[in-house]
Amino acid sequence: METVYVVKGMTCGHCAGSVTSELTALPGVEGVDVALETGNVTVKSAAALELDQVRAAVDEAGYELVGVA
Ligand SMILES: [Cu+2]
Repeated sequence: METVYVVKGMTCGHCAGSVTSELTALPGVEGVDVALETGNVTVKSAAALELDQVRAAVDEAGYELVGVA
């Protein structure tokens, strides 16, 4: 399945890379795609992810999870 999360504060490829690596480390995540222009982060996973886990991973990268698109 794919879920699109909205993340605030990413401005460049480095930001996108930090978020991607934190999210990729979550159990069950199969792919992460960041659209910098919108802040949309598309996550592919086998099963639904816990929003709290996704928020913690985004926070760990230094950004803010605004919600689900
Ligand atoms: Cu950056």
